[in-house]
Amino acid sequence: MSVPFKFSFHIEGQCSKTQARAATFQTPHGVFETPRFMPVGTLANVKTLTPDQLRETGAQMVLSNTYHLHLQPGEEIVQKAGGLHHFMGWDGPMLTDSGGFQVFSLSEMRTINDKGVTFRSPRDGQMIHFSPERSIQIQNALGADVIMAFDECPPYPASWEEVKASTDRTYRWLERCIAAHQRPDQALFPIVQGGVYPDLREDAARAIAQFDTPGFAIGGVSVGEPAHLIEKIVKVTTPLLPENKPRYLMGIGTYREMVQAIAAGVDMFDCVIPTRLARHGAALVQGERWNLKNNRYREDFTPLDAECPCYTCRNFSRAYVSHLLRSREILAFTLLSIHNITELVRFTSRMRAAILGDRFEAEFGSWLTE
Ligand code: PRF
Ligand code: ZN
Repeated sequence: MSVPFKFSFHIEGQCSKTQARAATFQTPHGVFETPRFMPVGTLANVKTLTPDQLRETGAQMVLSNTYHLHLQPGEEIVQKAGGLHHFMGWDGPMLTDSGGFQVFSLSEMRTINDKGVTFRSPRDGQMIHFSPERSIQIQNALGADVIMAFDECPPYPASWEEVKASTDRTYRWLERCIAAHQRPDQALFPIVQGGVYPDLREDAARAIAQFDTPGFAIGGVSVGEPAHLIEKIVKVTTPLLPENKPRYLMGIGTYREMVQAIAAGVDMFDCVIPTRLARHGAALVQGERWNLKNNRYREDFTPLDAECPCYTCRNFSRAYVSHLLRSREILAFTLLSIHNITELVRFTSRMRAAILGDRFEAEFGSWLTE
């Protein structure tokens, strides 16, 4: 047998004024430089992009979903294909989410108890059961580099008592996930829940930090709570997570939220924003959202962003993208997704460079005050 893979996280630079850090996370499919945005490839593809196009955006780690892949095509088929990397033709780092969060946001007729969650398949109406063990089995079969603990994300608003009960359950589930996890070449990340209650967040973070896992995540944010609470939760949680392990803030990906989280010591992010906005005809340009269907772009022959190095900005004009959108051409979604993902990856890698040069506060501090 070969030597088992060892996940390692090296901090290469730290901001002297905030908790921001720049690091490298070694995975079996290569290095992930943090902080960095991760695009979402729910069904083993980032919508409308080929892996080559995706690589050119600068993305290093891609996220996929246990819930969706279990429903279609099923983990057996992915496993037969040689795992997720082979199946989708992406040889870089990958992460799968555990499924519980998607059951709660996407499926009807679900029930939850200590055993797990039961829900009706939107495909064929069959009842499906996910438990912590089942989620880990599926994720072991899919074979991503990073897999997530099976957690319960309470809705917002929810009472302290309700959130306490679900945070305790998430902890019990974590113990079962760790016991079920079979593959040392996959890093299992526990998830801190606790809603908007600082005391529950602190207790959960302290409890979870006891486990010697290769990284940690913060879940349960961006579920409808006011924006200022996201920053508050991240600020109380991150200092309690081990400093020498990556910290992943789940489902976050706006400019301001990422800057605030990086300042608090978060390293990883994912969000559907860049691809979803693309399918709505919107471009992320230097901190703003532009609707390319707007008449003002009809005869605008400049690139989306003259400073952007992406394939779209190097080759096409706003007028062309606007034309494709009006004509409902699928190429519009590809070109906008390439640009939007490049933009968010570049925004986070600019922060990484600033942290390494100890210029983070000077260059990005304005996002922290307004
Ligand atoms: N848990 C899991 N996945 C998630 C979340 C969570 O709380 C969130 C919350 N923003 C996004 N994705 N497992
Ligand atoms: Zn671009």
